[in-house]
Amino acid sequence: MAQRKALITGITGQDAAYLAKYLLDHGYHVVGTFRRTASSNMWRLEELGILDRVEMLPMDLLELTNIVRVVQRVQPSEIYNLAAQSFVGVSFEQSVYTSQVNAIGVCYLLEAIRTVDSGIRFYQASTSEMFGKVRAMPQNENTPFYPRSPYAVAKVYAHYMTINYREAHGLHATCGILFNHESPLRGREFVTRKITASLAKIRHGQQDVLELGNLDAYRDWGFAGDYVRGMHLMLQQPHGDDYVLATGEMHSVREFCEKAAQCAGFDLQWEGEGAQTRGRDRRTGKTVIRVNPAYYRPAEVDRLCGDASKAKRVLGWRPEMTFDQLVEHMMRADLERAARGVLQALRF
Ligand code: NDP
Ligand code: GDR
Repeated sequence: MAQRKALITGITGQDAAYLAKYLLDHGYHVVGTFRRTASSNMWRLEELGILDRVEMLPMDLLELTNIVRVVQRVQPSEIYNLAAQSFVGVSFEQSVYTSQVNAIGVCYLLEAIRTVDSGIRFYQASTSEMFGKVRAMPQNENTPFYPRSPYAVAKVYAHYMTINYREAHGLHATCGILFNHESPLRGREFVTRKITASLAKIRHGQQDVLELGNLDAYRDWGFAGDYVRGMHLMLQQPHGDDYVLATGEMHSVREFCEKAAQCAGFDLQWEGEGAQTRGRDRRTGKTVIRVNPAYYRPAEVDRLCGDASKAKRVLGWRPEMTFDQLVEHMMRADLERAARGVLQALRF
């Protein structure tokens, strides 16, 4: 049988690194696309030891002809579109750019696939952020969307465009509606990694205090390694469809801090309320966490919790890592990096 070929957009990102590793381990030839920047940012692939096993091609989601040429040249059996301006907070300040990449970029990709089409299977990275201001708990594939950020609005467009190409043009196109998934390879602007990296640096005397926004947002946090397995399973189905991947458990940012602080050896005690909240280490009396309203969002998503029963039933998918294991895994990795002094560099 010919070797299967997968094309992953956004190869420098967290999910792409885990997915590339997973597909390589399953015998795929993996082509990763990246956008040209002044400096290389392949550290995640290096961390997983797969940098030299992934074929790299430059491709920007804002360049239609570039995308068509790449799809034509690679002729992959599967395309995973993981590229995006993925930071919700920034999308309030860069709404046009976010829309171009996260919405129109996906339309370009779908057009390219339709043009080249040779049975390519397509995965679109949809998100639980599309549920936004939720009224039903937990959320599944039938829960109505109410996006609360330019990021989420653009993702809703891409979601329906993917469904439309499936229905109108018969593409094997699938949307994975994934709830938050984290790892030691998560970007440092996202709250979980911001917490573990900062607490590790504080522990090693490399940072004074950790400043956060809304401590009372609740998220359904899983491990990225579990979720990329689900992406692959989705594209092995006979038809394109939409699936939620989630753990079904919800925790607050505050709880994440408590658990991480415990793993890092702090004895955390909260004081004050709202913008005055502080987390003090009982042992030293020092403030290690404080709220800075600059990190509040203009419109917040308060609570998200997913129902992945369709993925369990149809795909046989289940998350393996628990919340406690995830926090511990991330905290350990960052403590080890801080001990080596490498968290001082922006690279990680
Ligand atoms: P990351 O932010 O780690 O990675 C995003 C990738 O997209 C990076 O490689 C980035 O490149 C690339 N990118 C950004 N803009 C462009 C562009 N114009 N052209 C080409 N590539 C571009 O995200 P994750 O790995 O966490 O997420 C993967 C996908 O899944 C994203 O689409 C995200 O929105 C979605 N998602 C993520 C969830 C999560 O919890 N992680 C949950 C649900 C959905 P560069 O390095 O150059 O910036
Ligand atoms: P999210 O992740 O917006 O859910 O999007 P993020 O980690 O950025 O925020 C989660 C919650 O934590 C609150 N928060 C803070 N967030 C950040 N980044 N920094 C802070 O200092 C801070 N303090 C509190 C936020 O307000 C929010 O409520 C992620 C991304 O990966 C998306 O691309 C993806 O689609 C969704 O997860 C599912």
